[in-house]
Amino acid sequence: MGYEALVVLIFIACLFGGVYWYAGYSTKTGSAVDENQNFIPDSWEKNFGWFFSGKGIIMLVLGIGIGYALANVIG
Ligand SMILES: [Ca+2]
Repeated sequence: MGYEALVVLIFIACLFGGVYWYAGYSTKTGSAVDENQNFIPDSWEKNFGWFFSGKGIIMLVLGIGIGYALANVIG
């Protein structure tokens, strides 16, 4: 893993973070339907429920990957 891996991982982390943020934003402002009130648009939950239920693991893995890539780039 080198510099490219670090850039890609940070990009993915920002992208996912943006999607998680937008899910909360769109449901709180009422622009997306969220009948079960878990701050995830119900239309996304149908197909991407795993993406939200796995949020902790996904961000943890990305964090570890970024840490590992960063250590490789610096070291
Ligand atoms: Ca919902």
